[in-house]
Amino acid sequence: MSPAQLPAEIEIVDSHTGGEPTRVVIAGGPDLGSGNLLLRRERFRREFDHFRSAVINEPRGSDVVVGALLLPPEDPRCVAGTIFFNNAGYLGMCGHGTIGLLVTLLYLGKIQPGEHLLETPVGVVKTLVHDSETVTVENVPSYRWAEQVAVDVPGLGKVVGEVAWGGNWFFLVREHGETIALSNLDRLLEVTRRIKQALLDGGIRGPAGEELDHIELFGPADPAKADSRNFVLCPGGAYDRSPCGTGTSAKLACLAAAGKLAPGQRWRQESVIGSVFEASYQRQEGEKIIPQITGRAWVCGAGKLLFHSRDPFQQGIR
Ligand code: PYC
Repeated sequence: MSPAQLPAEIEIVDSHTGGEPTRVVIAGGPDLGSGNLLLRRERFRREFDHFRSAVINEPRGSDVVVGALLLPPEDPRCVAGTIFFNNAGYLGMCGHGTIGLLVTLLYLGKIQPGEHLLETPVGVVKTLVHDSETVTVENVPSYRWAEQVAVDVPGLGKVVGEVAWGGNWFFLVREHGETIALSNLDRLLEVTRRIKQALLDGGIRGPAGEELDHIELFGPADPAKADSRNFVLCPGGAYDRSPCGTGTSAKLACLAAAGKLAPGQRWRQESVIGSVFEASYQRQEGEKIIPQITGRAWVCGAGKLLFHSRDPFQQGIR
């Protein structure tokens, strides 16, 4: 495939992790060369963004799908490399996507249950595949960057949150007065989109100027089922149906920094649709932690995407 062209067809496997879809491209993806995944991600962005759009956007995909391009790893210890992408662009890490990808590799017979390393643009993650649906991800080092960050949100007033890295950047809010429930979905989307915009307008960013492109609200859960329930707004405006692996990592980093969760102590994070990740962490250096996230994924589709050259929406609806 040369830049700006699409192949006639590609092979994909679809799965969902706690309700959140992952589409793994297993054959027919762009040739990004070899080497460092950050550089390969830049090449993907620069030369093959139409491929991202064709795979993720309607009519073949939807706003909620996260893609994973399967690639040869640079680090020979890794079973694979991958670049995660969505309707807005490219992710650093993706927790639910990693669980979906490992379950997909098992489904394809490429791996057996056990430990496997996966290379991502933000580092190597260790995974433990328990069985055909359950995977533990040892995520990249995560940390809270700032606490008590106040932002003036039009229509909402002052909102206070924490800024944390869990493989992506998050603004985490505990006090918001909203009910974290599917019946309140429209309002949750409205509130989190407003917060995201207010952070941008106020110039509130990560330490190197990164956009805080994931907004996470927390509320109470049924204690028999989980310790907390969340709602996560993803960069492209969709909400995460899963409890969000990188969002749960960011939450653990905040709990650890506040002395509210001890290393090794269990944290069960429930999503707005009721799926649960079980998590814990180990300390790294300083305030950095290594989160462990366990979730379940199911392969729910396998086949080809076809890109007809006369199709006016061959590259997806942008
Ligand atoms: O599970 O880390 C995650 C994730 C990020 C965006 C959607 N899911």
